[in-house]
Amino acid sequence: MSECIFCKILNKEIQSEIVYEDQIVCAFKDINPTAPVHILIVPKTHIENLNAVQQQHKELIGHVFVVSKELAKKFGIDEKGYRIVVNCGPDGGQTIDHLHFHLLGGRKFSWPAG
Ligand code: D5M
Repeated sequence: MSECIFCKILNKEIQSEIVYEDQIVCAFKDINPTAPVHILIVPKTHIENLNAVQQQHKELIGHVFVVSKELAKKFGIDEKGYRIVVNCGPDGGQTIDHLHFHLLGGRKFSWPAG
């Protein structure tokens, strides 16, 4: 059985606040939100991070962005704007080794990233 915490969430072995699910992705609220809206969009396929993305994942990645903008609308952050973040590796701030996309909104973000 996988030790990956996100795989456990996807398999419903660990509880989470799921806001959207289909055959390809699952989206749930981040346990440690850094914005009023902070949702993680997680492919159901276990991909370690962006470095492990292959040509065969192109459709999946595109699907993530379609779901992201639909969730942005659902949570009312589409008009004012939002940010999608993918952390990759230690310098990128990745803490869970299962590819995921942070959908953040409900406040103004600064740039460049800290
Ligand atoms: O982001 C990993 C994110 O995963 C971080 O913002 C906390 C979140 N997290 C960790 N465990 C859980 C559970 N159990 N439910 C919901 N969210 C969780 P990273 O980009 O890897 O730093």
